[in-house]
Amino acid sequence: MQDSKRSSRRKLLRIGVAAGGAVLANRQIAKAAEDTPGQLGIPLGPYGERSPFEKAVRWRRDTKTPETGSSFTPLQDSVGTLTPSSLHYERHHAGIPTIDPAHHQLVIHGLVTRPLSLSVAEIRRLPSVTRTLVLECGGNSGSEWAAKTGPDVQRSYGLVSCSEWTGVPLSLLLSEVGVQPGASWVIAEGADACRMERSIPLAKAMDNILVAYGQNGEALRPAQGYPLRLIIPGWEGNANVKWLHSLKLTDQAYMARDETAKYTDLMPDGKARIFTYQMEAKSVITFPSGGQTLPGTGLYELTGLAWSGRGRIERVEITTDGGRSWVKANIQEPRLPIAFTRFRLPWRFDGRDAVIASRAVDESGYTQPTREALIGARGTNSNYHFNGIKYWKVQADGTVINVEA
Ligand SMILES: Nc1nc2c(c(=O)[nH]1)N[C@H]1C(S)=C(S)[C@@H](COP(=O)(O)O)O[C@H]1N2
Ligand SMILES: [Mo]
Repeated sequence: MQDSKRSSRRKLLRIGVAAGGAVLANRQIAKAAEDTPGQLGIPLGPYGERSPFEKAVRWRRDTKTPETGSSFTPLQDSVGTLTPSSLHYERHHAGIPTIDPAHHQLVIHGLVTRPLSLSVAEIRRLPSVTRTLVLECGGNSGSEWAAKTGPDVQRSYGLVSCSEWTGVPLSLLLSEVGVQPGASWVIAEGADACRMERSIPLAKAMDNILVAYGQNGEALRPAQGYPLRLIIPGWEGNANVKWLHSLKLTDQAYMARDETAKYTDLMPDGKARIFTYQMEAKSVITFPSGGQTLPGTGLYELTGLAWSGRGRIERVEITTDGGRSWVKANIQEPRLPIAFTRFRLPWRFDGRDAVIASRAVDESGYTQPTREALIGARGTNSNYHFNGIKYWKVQADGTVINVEA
């Protein structure tokens, strides 16, 4: 195993040099060294910026009101397994409120013995945990249901990001207030103008939900819910209420807008699936992907991201022949549960059309379905929870397009 890995690495290097990366004569090496800047650089700064040469940005869909809408993570430019906070996707229903944490309170009330109002400072003092977790909008890649495919991976798959979140377990706060018998739901409400609400079953609230204040080593970004939000491992983005200011214990769900009119799936029999919180295993190739162009034939590394709301990714398989044959991709360790898992596979583009896709299997044994199987089970009225296998077509001229295989 080790040996074969080593020899394939040697082969790769040889091919890389042969492909002409940069075989320099001594004279040219001296010149390249001269070209590196010799003058004094710019001064140190208090808060970091990326290189001015880096251009990856979120893409935002036009909406009538600039405060509402979504912006999408540039997955095609991502490396590794984390999303920088500045590129985390955004979904807001009433803009990003500006909240001074000194004046923000979280109230926990309803069917509890000791209702509480906690300041942000009081919450940050409590025992906390840190977890790297994917956050995905239930509507991510929803355009694939109707095959109105977005032109690139950002616009079709970019409502998903992965951050390190830090917060206080919700179970701790609930044990503090004393949940009364008969309570079975927690209604979370945000402090944004729409007062977004979601109903969360008490069992999940007692299991692994965080009241998060931290993201990637610092406070949450305002767009991500500063100063407090819910982080619900493995559940659709919408339930992860931002700008959290109220948790109310009740004996029934609220049937809020975002769990009735939205975030439900109309099934072929005319009934709707409701409270579909769970996000299933999913994967997508980010290179090569729609809108990119391979500069020529030769060796490339296919790469992409896989994740599952149910736990770790067990394996990812890749096809380069439209689904006829599948091979196992290399997986970046460590594999964290419910986190982006980077997969990679060396691949030679020989100048002929190639239809490529990835298929993820998670540790529960769940296998990412084909789009056809998904439509067979759920019909075509759905907007949410699309996790079908995603095909891209690398065309003979190196251009890559979004296709259905
Ligand atoms: N208060 C509040 N919480 C909210 C929303 C919102 O508009 N207001 N949008 C929800 C939706 S639909 C999603 S997908 C996630 C997006 O989180 P993000 O913007 O941090 O990516 O937040 C959810 N929580
Ligand atoms: Mo969402």
